[in-house]
Amino acid sequence: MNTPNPNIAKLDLKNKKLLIMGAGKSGQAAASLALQAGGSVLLSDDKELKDIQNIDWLLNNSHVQFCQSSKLSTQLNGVDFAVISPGIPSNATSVLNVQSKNIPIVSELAFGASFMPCPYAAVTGTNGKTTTTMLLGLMFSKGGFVSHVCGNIGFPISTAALSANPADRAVVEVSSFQLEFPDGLHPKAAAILNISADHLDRHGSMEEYISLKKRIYTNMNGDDFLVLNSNDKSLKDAALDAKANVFWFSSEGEVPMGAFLKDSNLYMRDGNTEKLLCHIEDIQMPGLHNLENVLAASSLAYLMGIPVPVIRHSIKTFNGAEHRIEFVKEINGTVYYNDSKATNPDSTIKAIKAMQSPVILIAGGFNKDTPFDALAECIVNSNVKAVVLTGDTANQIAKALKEYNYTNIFTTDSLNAAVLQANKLSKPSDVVLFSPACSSFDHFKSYEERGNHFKDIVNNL
Ligand code: UMA
Repeated sequence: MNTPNPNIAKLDLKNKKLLIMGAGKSGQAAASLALQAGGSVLLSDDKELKDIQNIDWLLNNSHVQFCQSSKLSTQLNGVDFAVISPGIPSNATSVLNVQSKNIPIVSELAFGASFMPCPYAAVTGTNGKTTTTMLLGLMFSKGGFVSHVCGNIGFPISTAALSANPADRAVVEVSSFQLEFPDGLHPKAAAILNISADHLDRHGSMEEYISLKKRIYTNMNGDDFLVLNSNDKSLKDAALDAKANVFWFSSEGEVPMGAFLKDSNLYMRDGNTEKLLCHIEDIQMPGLHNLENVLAASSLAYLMGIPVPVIRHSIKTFNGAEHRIEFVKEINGTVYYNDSKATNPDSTIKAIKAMQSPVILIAGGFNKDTPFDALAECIVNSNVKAVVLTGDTANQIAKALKEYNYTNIFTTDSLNAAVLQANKLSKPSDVVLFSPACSSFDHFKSYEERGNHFKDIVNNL
C-alpha cells in the first residue's frame, strides 16, 4: 500500500510543493518545518477551515494554501510529495486519491526525522512507550546532552528537529499509526517494548498491528541497535529479520546480550562484560512493567553511549510520567491513582498487578474493538473488590466480567458519578484506580484531558 521512498531527507525543499494532510499538531509542525526548508504547503483536513483552531499563524504565510479533503482530488497538480498526520488511516479516501496520482506519502514522523540533525532513539510497543521515552530523555540530559523528547508523546518530531543541533540527542515515541508510512525513519537505536491487542479498529488484525510495529527497524543496519523484550513471543522473529544488532531485555531471567533482572538487581551484559545497573529498590515507579521500561530505557541509553553511573542516577531520580499510575490524593485512608494513559486492556492489567491493596477499579471509554476477556480474567484473579464502569464500552466490559462470573459491577453515566460511586465503596487501605483500558475519545479530547478531569474531581471530594 505504501509508495516508494521519495528520499526527501537529501533534498532541499526549495521549489517543492508539499501536501500536508491533517491540520492538527503534527500537520502544523510539518508545515512549519517545510516552510523553513524553503517549500510551499498545501494543507488539507477533513474539517472546514472555520472548525480548525489556532491555524491563522500558518495561513497568514503566502506559501500556504488550505484545501478541505473532500475537494483535494482537483488540487493535487504540482504536489511533489505528501506528509500525513498519524490520525489519518492509510485507507482514507484522501490517501487513496493522493496515491492514485502516484504522489509519494511519508509520515510526519519520518518527515521530521529526516531533518533531525542529531542521533535519535525510537521507542515503540503497545505499553510503556511514554515512560521509557521520558526516562531515556532524562538519561540523555543527565549524560550532559541537550535532550529532545518528542513524537507520539505530544510534541511532534518536526518541531523538535527545528531546534536540535548535531551534538544533541533525541528520543522519539512512535505509535503504530506513525509507522504506516515510515520511509526515511532511521533511528540509531530502537526498542519494541511489548505487543498486545490495541487499535484493531484501525489496523484490522493483530498480524497487521504487529507487522506495523516491526517497521521501526526497516531502515536500520549493522551500525544500529535494536532492543527487544525477550519475554514477548511476537518479537522473537524480529531478531532474525532485523539487520541491526539485537540486544534483549528481560524481567524473567538472564539474556545472552542486554539488560536483565537477577536476584533483585538489574544488570547490563555486553559480550564478556556485566555491569550492575541498579537495585530493584532504586526504581521509584510501581510494577513489573515499569521495571521492564527501566531495562529498555537503560539498554537504549547504554547503546547510545551513556555511562552506567549516569543511567543508575537517572533511574533513582525518575518518578514516572503524568497520567501513568500517578498518585493523586489520600482520602480517609484510600489512595486515588490516575492511570488515564491506560488506553488498552493490557495497560490496565499491568496497573492492577502493580497494586498491593484491595482495588476499586474505574474503567471504560472509547470503543476500539479490543476484546476485554483478558482484563476480566485478571480482575477475577486479583485483588479487585469492585469495578465501576463509565463511557462507551461500559456494557462490553460488564458483559466480559459477567462471563467470568464477576458481579460486583457498578455502571455510571459520567466520570464524576463513577468517582463518587468509588468513593462510596471505598474503605481505609483501599486503592481507587482510574485505569480506563480504553481511549478517551468518547467524551474527552485526549487522555491528558481525561486524567486532569479525574484529578479535579478527586481533589474536590
Ligand atoms: N484528520 C483528518 N482526517 C482523518 C483524521 C484526522 O483530516 O481521517 C484531521 C483532524 O480533523 C485534525 C487533524 O487531522 O484536524 C488531527 O491530526 P491527528 O489526528 O494526526 O492528531 P495530531 O494533533 O496531529 O496529534 C498526533 C497524534 N494523534 C494521533 O495519533 C491520533 C498524537 O498522539 C501525538 O501526540 C501528536 O500527533 C504529536 O506527535 C495522540 C494519540 O492519541 C496522543 N496517539 C495514539 C495513542 O497513543 O494511542 C496513537
